Amino acid sequence: MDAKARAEELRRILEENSYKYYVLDAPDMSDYEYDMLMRELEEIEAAHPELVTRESPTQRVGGKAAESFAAVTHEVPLESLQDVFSFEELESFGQRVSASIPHPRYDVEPKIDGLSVALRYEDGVFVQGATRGDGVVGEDVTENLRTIRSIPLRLENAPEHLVVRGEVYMSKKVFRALNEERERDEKPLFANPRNAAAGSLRQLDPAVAAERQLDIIVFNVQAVTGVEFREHSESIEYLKSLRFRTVPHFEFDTIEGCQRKITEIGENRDEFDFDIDGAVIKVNDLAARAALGSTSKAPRWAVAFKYPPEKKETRVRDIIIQVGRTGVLTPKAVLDPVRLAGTTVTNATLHNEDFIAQRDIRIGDTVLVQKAGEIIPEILSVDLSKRPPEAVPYKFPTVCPECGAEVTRDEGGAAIRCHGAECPAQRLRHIVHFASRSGMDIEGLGSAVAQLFIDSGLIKSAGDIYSLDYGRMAELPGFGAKSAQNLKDAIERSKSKDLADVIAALGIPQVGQSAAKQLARRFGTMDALEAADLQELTAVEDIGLVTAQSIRDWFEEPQSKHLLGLLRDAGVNMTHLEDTSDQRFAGMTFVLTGALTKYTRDEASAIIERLGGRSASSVSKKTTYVLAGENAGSKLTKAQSLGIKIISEDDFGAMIS
Ligand code: 0OX
Repeated sequence: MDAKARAEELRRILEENSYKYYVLDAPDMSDYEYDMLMRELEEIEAAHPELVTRESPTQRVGGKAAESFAAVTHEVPLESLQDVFSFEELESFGQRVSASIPHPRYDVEPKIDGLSVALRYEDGVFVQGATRGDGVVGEDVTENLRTIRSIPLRLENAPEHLVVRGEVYMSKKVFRALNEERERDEKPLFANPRNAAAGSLRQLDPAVAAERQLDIIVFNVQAVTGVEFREHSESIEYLKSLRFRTVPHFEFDTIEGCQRKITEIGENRDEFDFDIDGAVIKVNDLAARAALGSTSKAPRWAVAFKYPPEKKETRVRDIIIQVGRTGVLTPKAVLDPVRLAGTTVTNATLHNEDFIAQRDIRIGDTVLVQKAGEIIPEILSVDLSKRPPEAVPYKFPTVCPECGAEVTRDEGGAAIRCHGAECPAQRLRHIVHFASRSGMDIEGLGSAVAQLFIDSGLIKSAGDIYSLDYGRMAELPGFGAKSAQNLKDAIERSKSKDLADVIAALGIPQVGQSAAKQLARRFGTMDALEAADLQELTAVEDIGLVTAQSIRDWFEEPQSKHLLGLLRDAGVNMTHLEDTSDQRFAGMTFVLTGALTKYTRDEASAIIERLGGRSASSVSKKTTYVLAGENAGSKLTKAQSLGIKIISEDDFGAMIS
């Protein structure tokens, strides 16, 4: 078989398998087999660049990072829905419909809580995708949508022109994993899957969007040539036959039937892998829809039924206090487990002392909890009739529950803070912060590992990280020689981080990554920063008097002096490197691809930028080098086809040494 025919055969097999995996959720090929076939296709395409097509499965994540998104005027507006909040309001809708349509039939669908998009296909090829925007004009997010594996890049037996509307969402599973990762990296968490999906779909770099593993469910044919439907449900079945992932839909000839389904969808909402924010009730007959028409805001033939936020009663088992990195004591209610909006709720935040006092929440109380789209449930009220006689008003601790040191309330604020120099809770969080990506970026030193090291006496504070006993570490449960070596490498690498990262890692109250950068730029060395007075500090952009005072206070603490001593002894870089005169990569553009083992991507990019180069996300004629790690995919193929020089991590190491 010639290369062209084999490439086409491979594409069909890979597409078929993606469809089974991502749309039907019933794969019949192992990941390994899939990867091998993908590699074969990549190799053919590398050897025959003229055979590469934009629809090839190798080309999903190929687009360049954009500066902004172009505006797209929708061919058919993406209408919004009128909300109804009760069965009574739904019945009024039914009566309005019945007034002009004899014997209407309805279609009920779960309302996926994501972002509406329109996908345009020409001759069966996915050519453009846009967000809903205001319904008339949206944003062109084609490159990000191409990374969604359940969106077919080409269709078989397709009409000449097709526009499909669907909802892009992040599955609950992907959302949980993403937030767990962000928690480990001490990044702000997404409040819910919808926010996470929105942030991901509007990423300017498609490579980042691809990592977010978004999904789509389609529910409407906006425009099509050469096909006629009588009913909406027929059009959904048509989309299904084109291999889209379609919305579950159920037909009824009465509003009562719809109500039963709406109740059932609400009760079983946890079984969907997506969040729902209601149910949609639509007139099924398309001619009837045309007769009903639309108001200026929404169609008259459909409504969205909004479920009331779920509230449930449960009991406060306990009130516990967590001590954060900066010493703030945060109270949390431990609850009798209760199912709420699809998850089991076992605790609720109590924010601070005032929140508890205002509501007089006591251990043993029966409380009403609500989860309205957000991850952390809230206590709405206390049922005083169920208060046990022995329940007493909650007394906020006057000493730190972790270290026994005295606590004080912030002047003018609600936060209560521990000032204990030896507080283990603060220490743990400080170590984790120090090692996080926004600090020294020591991969593998998250909260569980740090706790293990503290418990086994290996380290007491962040400064001890650089004198770890690797032999003892390799003997710890869950640690082998390999993970010990990986951590050792990561720790070694962190010694050459820029001064800005070191400052950010120190955990000086009020000093985050951006202030740290300004300080590093202005002072150049840790010694100069340490010697700076208030006036010099406040002269720096973004540094006000409160932050300046906090920096001064921090450097005066004996623990801070001790920590800096340990870091200096270990050989941690204490100078600002960014504006170095060594600009050996000036004018060069690097693209990183595949799994790098010696550097994280952020580190490699930082080194390139420090030496005057640029790091880009996609390969083009302007690329100077492609730094390829293991299992490099389509970017490598493209570089080969453009004749761009490909370098290994070792080559890179030699170039920067
Ligand atoms: C959803 C969803 C949204 C199409 C035109 C007016 C009603 N989020 O799941 N919208 C619609 O339908 C729109 N259906 C849905 N299932």
